[in-house]
Amino acid sequence: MNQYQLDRKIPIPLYYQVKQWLLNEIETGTFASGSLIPSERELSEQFQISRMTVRHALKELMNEGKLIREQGKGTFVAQPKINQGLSQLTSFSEDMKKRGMVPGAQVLEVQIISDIPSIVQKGLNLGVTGGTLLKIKRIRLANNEPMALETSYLPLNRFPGLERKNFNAQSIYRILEVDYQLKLFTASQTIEVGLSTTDEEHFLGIKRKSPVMRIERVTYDEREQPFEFVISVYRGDRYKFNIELIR
Ligand code: 16G
Repeated sequence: MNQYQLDRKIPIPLYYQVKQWLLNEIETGTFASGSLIPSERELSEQFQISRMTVRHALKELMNEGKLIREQGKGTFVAQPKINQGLSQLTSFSEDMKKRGMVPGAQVLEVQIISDIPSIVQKGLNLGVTGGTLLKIKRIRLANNEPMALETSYLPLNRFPGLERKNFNAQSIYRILEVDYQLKLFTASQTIEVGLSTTDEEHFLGIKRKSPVMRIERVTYDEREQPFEFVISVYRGDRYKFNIELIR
């Protein structure tokens, strides 16, 4: 292994130096994502420090999502998070393609509903008459890995026949643009951090009470009419969001 030595003369704690060394090994790809890193014992021998000091460094990197401990298997380098910009109105399919990943969906539910949740009613500005909506619940996949759980609500009077489309194989935005000549214009989004529910853990393949980001989006067409209400639950371990600020 590497000849790196800790510097015991500088006022930087040893655990922190080990942490920085590990981070550097991860960033330069010596420890590639998904790979097993040396054990606590190996690291304490390599650097001639206590296991407690090593544990301190590993624990911080686990809390920061850089490392993952698998019971009985060891400590692994986490997959890098997908950095998603929030200034452009894009679809999941476009976002994944831009990153060279293959977008996909597994449809869990396609249902025509007339009993509309009040939050959806408000978001879509439906008033009392409501009408019928198409509810589509999908697991969103990138290279076949579950990334998000998405529940979309779209007005059927605006998109007649939408219930017959194949949402496993096609992007919803593409269907709306090509088959219904919709012009996507703006969206308003809220993001909230929370812990996963049992349902989300099951479909996303994540551990109990994992951090997730819940995003509500209302999307508008060029006449500023809302045409979709979506609740997306993104994995906190695989996503981070980036916002450009202008002054
Ligand atoms: C994104 C949107 C979602 C939209 C979907 C369409 C967020 C938080 N949500 O996941 O509102 O319905 O893309 O994706 O970005 P599709 O065209 O690939 O089906």
